[in-house]
Amino acid sequence: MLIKRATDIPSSEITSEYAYRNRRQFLKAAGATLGAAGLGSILPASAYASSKYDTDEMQTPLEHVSSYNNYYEFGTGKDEPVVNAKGFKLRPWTVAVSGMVKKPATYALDDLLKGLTVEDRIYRMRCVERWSMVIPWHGYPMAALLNKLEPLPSAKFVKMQTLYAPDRMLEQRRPILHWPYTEGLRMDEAMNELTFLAVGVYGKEGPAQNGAPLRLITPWKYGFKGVKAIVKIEFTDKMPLSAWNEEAPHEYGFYANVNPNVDHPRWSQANEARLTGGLFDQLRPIKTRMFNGYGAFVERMYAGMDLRANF
Ligand SMILES: Nc1nc2c(c(=O)[nH]1)N[C@H]1C(S)=C(S)[C@@H](COP(=O)(O)O)O[C@H]1N2
Ligand SMILES: [Mo]
Repeated sequence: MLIKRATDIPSSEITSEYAYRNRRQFLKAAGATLGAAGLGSILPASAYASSKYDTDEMQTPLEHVSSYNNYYEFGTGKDEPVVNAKGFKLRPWTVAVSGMVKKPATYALDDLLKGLTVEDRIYRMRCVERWSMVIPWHGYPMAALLNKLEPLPSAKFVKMQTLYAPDRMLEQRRPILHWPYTEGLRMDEAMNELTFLAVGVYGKEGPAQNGAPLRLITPWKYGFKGVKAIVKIEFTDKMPLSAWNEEAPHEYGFYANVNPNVDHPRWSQANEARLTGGLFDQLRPIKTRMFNGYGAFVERMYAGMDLRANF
């Protein structure tokens, strides 16, 4: 995100020419014309429970969600991961759990997630570069996993890392970032009810370019916190050094909370371009909301903190 296209989004990358209404709006319309009996055959396989976490805003179509990505291991261009992550194997997959935790072990991913209930959450996502999307994530609340692993009271942070495998992730052969990509959360942030571990989008696992088979989602933070292809979860009492923080500490902080009042050193964060797949997305900037509109869930965690210093 340092390197290119930091300030604008070329229209050539807005691939889809239609707007996709979110499923509830779609259901309403379909229900009105077809009746309930006809729905099964035309709707996607998974049913999205509408929860108190969902946004009603227009969803970004799958075609677009899966072809406009930030994933430097597979290329720095937004259109590269869809090509370069093709064929990336999601199994076998292991996750090493270590540090200040009662059940440290190297788990097969399916064992790690066993016993947890899969959910779909329609979240607003805001990238630090000012584009945003609305994405139905498929996965698990992070708190459910943490309760299973039982962090010790001494654990203050959780650090998560992407796979390091230059033979499978071509750009890891070049020193673009300090590989492996690393991110972290304070323990209370990790336990927050919004914090989610996605295994996929639109009701099923994958695709790889969106971070499958396991990826972090914190919708009140800028997108770079959402570390993809997680193979390591470590509980620690020290604030982890994250990939972007290490790369450019004046530009990317540990907290990375969406905040329209604190500019990035090179651009304002007051507005965003919501990518819905429509042709004119970038011509209609919308106002960015504090904590990306999730203040009711998260603001108490930052009470009394100077969010200008802790950006
Ligand atoms: N391993 C890894 N994770 C990553 C990135 C990356 O380059 N490598 N990019 C981050 C950034 S900056 C964003 S905005 C989101 C984009 O997620 P998406 O492609 O699902 O929209 O992934 C985040 N997770
Ligand atoms: Mo991003």
